[in-house]
Formats: sequence, C-alpha cells, structure tokens
Amino acid sequence: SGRPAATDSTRPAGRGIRPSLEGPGLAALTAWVDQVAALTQPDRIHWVDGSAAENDALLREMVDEGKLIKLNPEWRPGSYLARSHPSDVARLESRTYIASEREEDAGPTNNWIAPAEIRQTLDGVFEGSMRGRTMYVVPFSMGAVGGPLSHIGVQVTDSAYAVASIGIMTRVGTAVLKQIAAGAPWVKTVHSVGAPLAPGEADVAWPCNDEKYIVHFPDTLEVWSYGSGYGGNAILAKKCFALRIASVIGRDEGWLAEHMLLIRVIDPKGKAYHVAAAFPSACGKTNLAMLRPTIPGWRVETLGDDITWIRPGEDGRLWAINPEAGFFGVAPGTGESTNVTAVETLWGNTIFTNVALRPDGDVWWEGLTDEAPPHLTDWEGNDWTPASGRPAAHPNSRFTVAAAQCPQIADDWETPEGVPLDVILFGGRRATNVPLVLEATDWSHGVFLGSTVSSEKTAAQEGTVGELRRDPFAMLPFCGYNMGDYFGHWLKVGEKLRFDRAPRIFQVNWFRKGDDGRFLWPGFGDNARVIDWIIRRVDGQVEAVDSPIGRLPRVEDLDLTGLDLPEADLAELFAVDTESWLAEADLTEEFFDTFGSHLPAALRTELAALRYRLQRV
Ligand code: GTP
Ligand code: SPV
Ligand code: MN
Repeated sequence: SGRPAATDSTRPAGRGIRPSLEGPGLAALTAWVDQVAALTQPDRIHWVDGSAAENDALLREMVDEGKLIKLNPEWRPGSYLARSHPSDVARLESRTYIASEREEDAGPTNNWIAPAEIRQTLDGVFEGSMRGRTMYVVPFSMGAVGGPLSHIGVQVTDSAYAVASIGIMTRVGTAVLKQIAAGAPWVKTVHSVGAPLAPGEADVAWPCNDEKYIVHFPDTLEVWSYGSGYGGNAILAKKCFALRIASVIGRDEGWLAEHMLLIRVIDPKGKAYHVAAAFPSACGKTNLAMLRPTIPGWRVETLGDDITWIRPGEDGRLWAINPEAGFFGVAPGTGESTNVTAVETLWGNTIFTNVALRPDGDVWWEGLTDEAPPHLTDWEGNDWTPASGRPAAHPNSRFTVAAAQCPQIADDWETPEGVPLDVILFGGRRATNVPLVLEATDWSHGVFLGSTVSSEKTAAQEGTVGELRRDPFAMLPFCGYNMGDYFGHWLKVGEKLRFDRAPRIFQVNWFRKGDDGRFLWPGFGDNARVIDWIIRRVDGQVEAVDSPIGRLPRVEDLDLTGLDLPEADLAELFAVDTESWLAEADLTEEFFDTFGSHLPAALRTELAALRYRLQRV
C-alpha cells in the first residue's frame, strides 16, 4: 500500500507515547524499536505503561473491533472470550526453530536453521507486516521487578490480544522500563500476526497468516515470531523466553529454566515442603499446582503452574521462583470435581480462548459441569447441542488469569529470592509400564528418570493425540540448546548441591490405564496421597522397596483410607513388567544414541545399571 511508514517512534501516537525517561539503557531500546518499526511499518506505535486504564481501553477496543466477546458481567465480570482462527489453536513445534550459529548447539531434538538464512526469510515476511496496525512495545519482567533471579524482556507486537495476555502473564510497564533505562540487560522479542491491512481494509476477529515462524536466536538472545496469535507462539515471554532463551542463559550462568509447577505442601504438623514438578503440556501441572488434598490435615499453596527458574544457592540448596504472573491453563477437564481452585480463580478478570459460549453470556467447556448445557455456541461460533457429536470447546481451549486471583496462592508467591526445593517430580501420560510413584536412588538416577520421560501427545501441540513420544524433563519442545548438553547441565547443577540438601527426585504417573481403558488411579485431589508418601520418604519416616527401576512404596505405607480402589487396580498401578522394561531400555538406548558425544557418560551408566537389575530379576 502507499501508506507512509511510521518510523519515528517519538511521533505522538495519541496515547502510550514514548515515555520521557532518562538513562543509558534507553537509547539502545528506542533505536531497536525504531529499527523494528522501519521494517514492519506500523501505522502507530504504542508504548505500554501497564496501567489499568490502558488495559481497559485496549479490551474495549478489541470488543468494538469484534476481537473479543464481553462475557455477561453478572456471571463473569471483567471477562472476555476470544475465538481464534480454526487453524491457529496450539503451539506449532514444526514451525519452531533454534537458529544457533552451530547446528550442534541446537541438538537433535530441535529444528535447527542457519541464522543468516532465517534472518533473510524473516526480513522478507516482516517487511510491512504491521501496515495498518498499531505496534505495541511491551516491556516485561519475568520474576519480581528487580529481583535477583528475575530477567527482563521487551516484546514488540501488533496483536492487542497478545498485549492483554502478556499483561496478565507477566509484570509489564513503566517499572520495567525504568530498569532498562538504568542499564539492566533485556531480551528482544518481536511478534507479528502477519496480517497487514490495506488502507480502509476491515480487520478480522483473529488475524494470522498461513505461513508461520517461531524463531529463537540463542547467540544474540532474540525471538522473532510470525504468523500466529496463539499462546506459546505469541506470548513470547512464556515458552520462547522463559524456557528456550532462559535455558540457554541458565546453561551459561549455572541455573535451570524448567517446565515445572511449583507448590508448597504443608503436612498435618504444619511443616512446609517445596515441590517442583515437570509434566509435559496438558499432563497435569496446573491441576497439581492447585491441589486440594482429599486426605485430612494436608494443605497445598500454589506458587506457579508452568515454569520454574531454579538456582543453586550458597547453602547447597536449590532455590526456585515462578517467573510468571498468571496462568494460561487448559480449560477442558477443569471443573468442580477435578480442580475447584481453578474454577474459583476464574470468577472474573479472565480472558478465555476457544471455549464455548452459553446463551446467558457465560462460558462452558467439557468437564466444567457433568452435564452439558442444552444449547451453546461452540468455539468456532456455530450452534451446538449435546447431540452435535463434537466438542463445544476446543480440546486446547485455555483461560488466561492473574495468579493473584488463585484462592490458595501462597502469600509470598512473589518472593524475589525464591523458595528452597525439597522434592522434584518427573511425570508423563503413560497408559502402561510407569508406576504411580517411584523414587530415584540418587541425583544421577533422578536425572536419568527425567531424561527418559515419555508421554502420550495431547492437544497442546499439533499432531496426533495419544501418540507416545520421548519428552525428557517435559522440555522436548522448550530446550533452547542441545538436549544432551542439557542433561549434562542437570548433572553439573547436582554437583553444586550439598548431598543432604539436594531435593529428592521422584517419578509419578497419574495416567496408567487398565486393559479396559479406564484410569486406574482417581488422580486430582487424591494425588495428595502420593505426595504424602513422598514427603514421608523425604522425612525418613517410611521404608521403600527396591525394584529394578527404582524405589517403590510398600502398599501399607500408602494412605488409601476412604478410597474405593480395587486390589487388582492397586497391584496394576505398581506392576513392573520385566519384558516391557527391557524393551523400554532398548528404546532408551536408541534415543540416547541420537545425542552422540553430547550424551553424558553417567546416563549410559544408569542405562546399563537398569538393564543389569532387570536381567537379574
Ligand atoms: P500445560 O498448560 O499445557 O503445560 O498443561 P498442564 O500440564 O498444566 O496440564 P493441566 O493441569 O491443565 O491438565 C491437562 C489435562 O489433564 C486436563 O484435562 C486435566 O483435567 C487432566 N488431568 C490433570 N491431572 C489429572 C489427574 O491426576 N488424572 C487425570 N486422569 N487427568 C488429569
Ligand atoms: C504448553 O503447551 O505447555 C502450554 C501452553 O503451557 S503454551 O503457552 O501455548 O505453550
Ligand atoms: Mn506448559
């Protein structure tokens, strides 16, 4: 189009004008913003200050433009529904790249692309990509602003939906800008939906592009994302920065950026323990983060539900923070009987994406109530009844809500120095083989358990739901460097810990199924029974039974009171079948081989020891 490019970000934009801050760091930021604007050619530039008034105006504008549906405030005050384009509903692992200088640094689990090559591609697609739109400049902090474990970034985006989401998921605005002005280092992230508007052209509800790129430059600490407006593809502070880029920073600085929930568990005597748990996408992190124990006396306080940054302290312990400020959680399956805490968290001030709309202006999704309402509008905007034969909400439909709204959030959840970890859990969605709970014998066995996690695919990424794949540390799609080196980094971090202060590592599996296809374990609030055993192990109150794959509970040590669990199911939950584990060990060897010389020797030793123990049975 013949529209003149707005390359001068000092030009008054009517609102959100470049703030009049002083400081050595500001020049670099404004120069970069000008450079991105020169490439993408937006009509306007809006510097986000993070104020409530700004957020209100943004949401109102999106409603006026048909990009959000305002929910009935009587049921859901301050809340909105977004319906994505039907093709833009999840993370796109096939379009996600690590553009490290050396291919080896991306490793076999990532899509590598040469930086020079992809820069050329990106320059092409981003040229003029924001024409007719507003370019928002969003300074954000992961972790409390100025905290010792915190990191800062800036996202430039042409998506108002992304801005509203980042505002919930992170700490945005002027306080962060002041840090940048003062010279704090920051990570550059650029996002465009890739849908420029010609003069006078009407916008659509969910602009996006068929061509998509989510590209990470670990050597220069940059993210460039094009074509998608969805979650992990568009809220770049989350998976792109807080995991892929942060894992690289952590490798270089000696800490860990993990796909983990973080909770404080309080036992009946009032003693507190901190637990971090890595489960793959849509495998139960948010649910465990908001656990309401079904056994008396136990309490859980929520600290985080998706990402945890972990740093070894001078005291030989691991200290952990949740770098996020909100939850971007899976809606389906979230209901009174499974996660009442989430239901309560969502009372208002929530952005829902791809859930169903009720005739009374509230939302619904499969599992919110046992029975579906008789009539709904489905996530694509079509009429829906229970007889429609398709889900009303998309299986990866989500809610975006501030963590502070969680009724069981820990009072000190934003503590900048973090909490000391007592327990680390690894889990996945496994219908067979993996027992309900298993304890690692030591740190390197724990790292072995993390490195061998496999899980059935869910709707959180593109592809076939149910297909089994390796997802080490639940980080397969999120590790920004060579996964073999990442295993080595975990081992190295372990060496920095005092042996009596390192967290104990366990593997859990809530998803084992019987031959008839039903879950053997009730899950959800009853997972507290497993946590109870884990805590008593940590405290040295109960013995464990050695098995070839690790330490298992004695059945009598599990608190199963009030649970209607058939004896046969209980046995099946802990069954270790030698043949299938030997077969699994063969697959692990194949998997390990893909890392070549990057695989730490200690993990080969663990595999050999596992086979030895299995063959001795
Ligand atoms: P991401 O946000 O994608 O990282 O997912 P997540 O790991 O936070 O998963 P979440 O807690 O949202 O759970 C995903 C799905 O698993 C939901 O449909 C839950 O209802 C279901 N789920 C969670 N915990 C359990 C459990 O203990 N047992 C069973 N059977 N299902 C569970
Ligand atoms: C996940 O897929 O692990 C999520 C959702 O938490 S997203 O932010 O889209 O990555
Ligand atoms: Mn996640």
